[in-house]
Order: sequence, then structure tokens, then C-alpha cells
Amino acid sequence: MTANEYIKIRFGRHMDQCTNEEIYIGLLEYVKDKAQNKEIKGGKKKLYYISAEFLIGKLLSNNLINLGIYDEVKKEVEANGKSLAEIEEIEVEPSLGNGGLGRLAACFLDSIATLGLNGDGVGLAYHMGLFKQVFANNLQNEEPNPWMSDHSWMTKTDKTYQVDFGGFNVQSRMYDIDVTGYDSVTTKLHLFDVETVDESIIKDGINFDKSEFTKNLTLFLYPDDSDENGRLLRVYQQYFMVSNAAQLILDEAVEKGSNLYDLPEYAVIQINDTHPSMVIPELVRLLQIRGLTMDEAIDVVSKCTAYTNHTILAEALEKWPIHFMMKAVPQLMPIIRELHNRIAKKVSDPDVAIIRDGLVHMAHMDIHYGISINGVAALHTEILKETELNKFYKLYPEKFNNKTNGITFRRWLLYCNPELASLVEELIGPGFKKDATELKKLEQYMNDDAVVNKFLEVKDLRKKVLKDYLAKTQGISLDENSIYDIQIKRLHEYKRQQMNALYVINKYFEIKEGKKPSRPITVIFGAKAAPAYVIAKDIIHLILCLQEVIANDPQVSPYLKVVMVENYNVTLAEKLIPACDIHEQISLASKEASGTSNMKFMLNGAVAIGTMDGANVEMHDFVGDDNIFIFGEDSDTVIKRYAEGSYVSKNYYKKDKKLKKAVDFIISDKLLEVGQKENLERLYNELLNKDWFMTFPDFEDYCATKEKAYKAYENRLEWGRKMIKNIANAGFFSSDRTIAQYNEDIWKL
Ligand code: KOT
Repeated sequence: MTANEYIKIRFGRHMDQCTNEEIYIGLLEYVKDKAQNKEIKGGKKKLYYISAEFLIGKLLSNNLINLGIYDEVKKEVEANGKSLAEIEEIEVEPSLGNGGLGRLAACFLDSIATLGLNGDGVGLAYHMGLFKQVFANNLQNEEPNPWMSDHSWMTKTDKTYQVDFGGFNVQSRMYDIDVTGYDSVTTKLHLFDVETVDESIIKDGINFDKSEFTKNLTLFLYPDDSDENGRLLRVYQQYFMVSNAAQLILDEAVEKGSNLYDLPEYAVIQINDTHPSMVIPELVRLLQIRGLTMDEAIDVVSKCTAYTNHTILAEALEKWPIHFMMKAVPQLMPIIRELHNRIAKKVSDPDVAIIRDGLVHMAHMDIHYGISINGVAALHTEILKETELNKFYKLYPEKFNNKTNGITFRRWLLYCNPELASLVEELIGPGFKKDATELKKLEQYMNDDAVVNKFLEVKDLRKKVLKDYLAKTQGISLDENSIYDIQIKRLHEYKRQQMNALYVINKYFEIKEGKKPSRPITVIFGAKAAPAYVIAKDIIHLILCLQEVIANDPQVSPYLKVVMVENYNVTLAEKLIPACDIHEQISLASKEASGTSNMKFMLNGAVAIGTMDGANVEMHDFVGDDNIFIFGEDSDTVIKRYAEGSYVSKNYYKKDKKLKKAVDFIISDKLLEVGQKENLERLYNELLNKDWFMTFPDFEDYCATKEKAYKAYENRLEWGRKMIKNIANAGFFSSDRTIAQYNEDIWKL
């Protein structure tokens, strides 16, 4: 049945008589039907990828592509006088993640299905995704971001479980989202919810009563963790997630014939950072209820779980106070104590203990009782082994391994940049769609000027598409002849958007002094700041103030434009990335575990300005010095600086006139005219007296490197060659490669 025929039956009308909304609903149901026909029966062993976040993005087009019916449906829709792009706009993006960690989980699901592996995702059905960001008075405000509707990709199942908390219990229900592999099978994302959640308890912005756990359990993705109740709710959420996962895992294994002693032959669990770590004691508990002894249960579970670390930022390493655990999940504490005691008997070093100073160290439990610990880029894994987790590495060297992150090329090339995908296909055939390393064949065209020009033309076209999109959706006007210099990622001091802002100020002064760039520059930012992260919000304030001041300065505005897009999310990323000339990957070396937007930009023919951090290091290995602009201190220097505690930002400020002038501008009258004194002064003082992520030492090199990149951009053919070199070497960063490695080394499905 064609989509047309399906819609005719569903609505009793021909497609051309249907509204866009009806066509969307029709296509959704049509796709679900097709997807469910491709479900795999499943082998004996199954992977459970448990994650608190799955930042899946809109699903309609992605599913059409993976089912191989995108072109055909698009034609049908157009033949009826409709536009698929407009129909897609009906879909609300499920923003069930904060950033990289959640988007990685979504890319992984796509690759698991595409490789035909027997694996499902398990997470939570948050009613509200990550807050909607709204700007007012150059400040970020947060609003609820609902996404569920009657016509949804989620299918209600009849699976329900009881989950017990200290003092009460709830009944869960499992909802499934089909994960369609590219020209392959369908697997599942299982999201758990409770029926007692009450959306009416939300008041002003994203605030809600945090004490009524049955009403708020799955209400929000990661609620504010700045106060005790919010943090406690996070423990409730995590336990709800893993108790459901554990019950599902045991049920499915038993159904397939497991006697539970042989569980490792039926299940392998990937723990996506420490949010799902309580699955370890929960499985031990449930196995005991089902008849195993403590010894047996611990032995079984220790063969089933693997842990991925995504950050070395100390504040992100979860440690839950025992009194939280006793309140929320008292049944787990005796088991966690037992897990702790067994280690303490063997290793006396308190640094590797599971319980210390009244805190449960979640990562330590994962490391002692799992089969694998992996970092997410080569440098990150080395840092884990040599410094952050060195004591664990010495205990279990064989457990440590690297799995450099990857992205799905279906969403991040075929879907978001069809013009580039067809050019590539025209040149090297369709093989790259299944085997990303075939992109390497593009290198043979690097000296063919006619081909190079075609890549430049696609970029120009995508810049125009972005211009039109932002004009229409956000009232922003772009100059498509300017350089698009883009930094999009969560707002965090370590990612150093503030350094980019200081560069903008510096450029503003240069232009005022008569040093005009040979081509206008558009610096685009997209970022949400955690609602309670004060300095991050101050940085957004600075950027928005700069945007206003520069736009209103006729001397500068023809040459420099700052744009902060509102409510940056997956949908916007899909528009921004294909249009980008230069992307900013400027984290303080050692702090960005991997980064994944860097890979998306590379694949779409943008050139990076970056530090030797995360996966940038591997990108540099592939493309060489001429095709990526590297600057700044390396991770060894940075780690040493921290160890010595010798960094004094004021010394740099005093020494470097350009830097001083830029920093002082933050509290100048010009900015205070459009901004808030309190916010700007706080940021100024933070930089001057702390600058914990060391923007000042890298500032000079950063400015010089940006000039180098802008200059290189003017040689259009040479720039086109850099673009091709980047695209041709992006193959390694396919999540298909990453997932194949997880399977080969850890899951062994
Ligand atoms: C958040 C809270 C606790 C622990 C880790 C995180 C975390 C890490 N959230 N996102 N990340 C990012 O994960 C990406 C995927 O591995 C990386 O590319 C990126 O560098 C991390 O910052």
C-alpha cells in the first residue's frame, strides 16, 4: 500500500483534500506499520542500552529514509500539492536529552538497528523535554517543553511493573518507540512512565512541587539539581528507570529459557554514564528474590554490565548521600554496603571505595562490578587511565578500553544535507551510505577544480537555506556572503563560549579602529544554560548584549554580526550544520571528553578551529595541519597547571592589552546600556579573579588562529579542498563503526 492509499483509507479522503496535520498523522501511522513489520525475532543474547537521555529529535523523515521510502513519499506528497517540509513542521521535537550524551544514545540506537544487532534502549518517558529557551531583555528564560500528543511515535504496551520506593510504590507502564535501521531491522526504545504524573503541578516557568514524587516522577527531564529536593527526585527517577529495566531484562531472559544463573548469556547492559548505575544493586536484589544467594547474584551481575564514562568534570561524577538513598531506595542500601565491604576487604585504599564519607560513589560501583569501562575518545580514555581513574586502571587494566564516539550519517548527512549527499553519490556512488569509509574516495577529486566548485556551490546553497529558515522562524537576517562561524553546544564554561565572545569584542574594536575584515563575519551561537548555572546564564547575557550593541552600530554592523539563535535543539542543528563554514571546538584541552558536533560539522564540509581536546585530536590525525586550525595549550600543560594550582588570570589581563580591553568592555557603559549590571559585573569578576577554564592563556593564540582561518577562507578553491578533505575523512566518525567496536569488544552479540 502506498502512503496515498493508506491516507485515503484512514481519512476517507484523498491526500490533496487533507490538512497537513492529517497527512502527518497518516504518515506517522503508515511508518509505524512498516517499521513493525521489520521487527527482529531476536537472538539469545540481547543488549540493553540504559540511558537517562535519548535525544532522538524528530522522527518522521528519519524513519522514511531508513525505511527507504523517503523519495517515494516526498513525490507522492508533492504530487498532491503539499510540501513534506511543511508537514514535518507539525512534528514536535522530543527533546529528551541535554546534549552530547543524549544525542549519542540516539545515534547509537540508529546504528544498533542498522547493524541488525539484538539491542534495545531503555529510558524514561519524560512528559517535558529539556526546557524551551526564550530570550527576554537579553536574558534566558525557561518554559516547559511538552512533546507528547495523542498521535505519537510512542506506542502504549501492556507491560507494567511495580516499583517500590521508601514508603510507597508506583505502577509503571512501558511505552515503545520503533527504531528503524537503515535498510535493516527495527528495534525498540522502551520508555517507562507512571500514570500518576500530574502536569498541572507546573507553575511559573519550569517550577513545580518537588516533594510529591508520584506526581512528578517522570514529569521533567533532569529537573533542576540546585536544591535538595530536586537532587532527591533525581535518585527517584534513576531508580524508577533501572528497576523497570532490571525487571524487563529478567523477564525477557526467563522467557527465552534462562535459569538466571546463565543470565550473562542472555543479557548485556551498557550503563550510559552513572545515571543508570543502580541497576547493579537492583539486579542483585531481584535475583535474590528469585532464589539466588547473594554470592551467586553478585557473580552473575558482575558479568553483565559495562560502564561508559562521558566526562572528567568532578562536579558531574555522581555521589549520592546515604541519607538520600535510605529515604528513596532503602532496599538497595544493604546490597550497596555488601558490594562496598567486599571491595574494602580486598583493597584498603579509600580512594577506590564505593562508600566514603557518607557518599555512595556510583562510578566506583560500576568499575568494580562491571566487565568494561570505556572513555569516548582516545585522549579522554588516556586521561581516565593516567589520572582520573588511575587507581582503578592499576587494579583492572584489562577492563579499560576506548570507544571513540560516532554519529549516524543517516540523520547528519542523508537527511540534513541531501544536496551534499547527492553530490557525493554522483562522485563515488552509493556505497558510502552503508560503508562510511568509502567517503575516502572523495580525495581523488581534491585537485579537480570543477568538482571543488561543486562542493562550494552546495555550501552556498545551504547557507541560503539557513538564511531563509532563520528569517522565517526567528526573524533573524543573515548575509549569505559572510563567513558563517558557528559554535553550538550546551553553555558551559569549559566549552568556552566566553572566549569566542571576547574575540567578538576584539574584532568590534578592530573594525572601529578602521581595520575592516575583507569579508563580513557572522558569529553564530546556539546554547542553553542549565537554569541554575549562574555564570553560564551570564555568558548568554553577554552574547545577547553584544548582538544588540553591534547590530545597532552602523560603523561595525556591515562587517560583523553576532547571532544567538533561540532554543537551540536538534531541529536547529540540522539546519545550522550544513550551512557552516567554520566551527568552534574550543574547549579547554582535557575537558571535552569527545564532542560529537565536531564530527557532524566535519561530515558537512565545515573546517574546525579547535584545541587538542576530545575527538578533535583524532580529527587532526586524519586531516593534518592544513585542514583544521589547531591552537592553544595542550592537555598535559593544562593538567600540570591545575596540579600546580599556579594559574592567576589577572597576570594575563595585566600583560595583554588587547585582552584587557576586551574584558573591560564587559562592564563598559556601552554594554550596560543594554544589559544588567549585576550579571555583567559578576561575569567580569569571574574572569578576572578566577577564569577556572583558562581562557586568558589561550586568547592570543585563538585570535591569531581565527585570523589565519578567515584569511584561508578567501582562497576559495583551497578552502574547497579543505572541505573535501574533511568530508573524505569523516568515515571513521560514523556511529556504525563505534557500535561495531562496542559489539566486538564488549557486548559480543
Ligand atoms: C552529564 C552528567 C554526568 C555525567 C556526564 C554528563 C555528560 C557528558 N553529558 N554530556 N556529556 C558529553 O557526552 C558526549 C558523548 O560522549 C561527549 O561527546 C561530550 O564531550 C560530553 O561532554
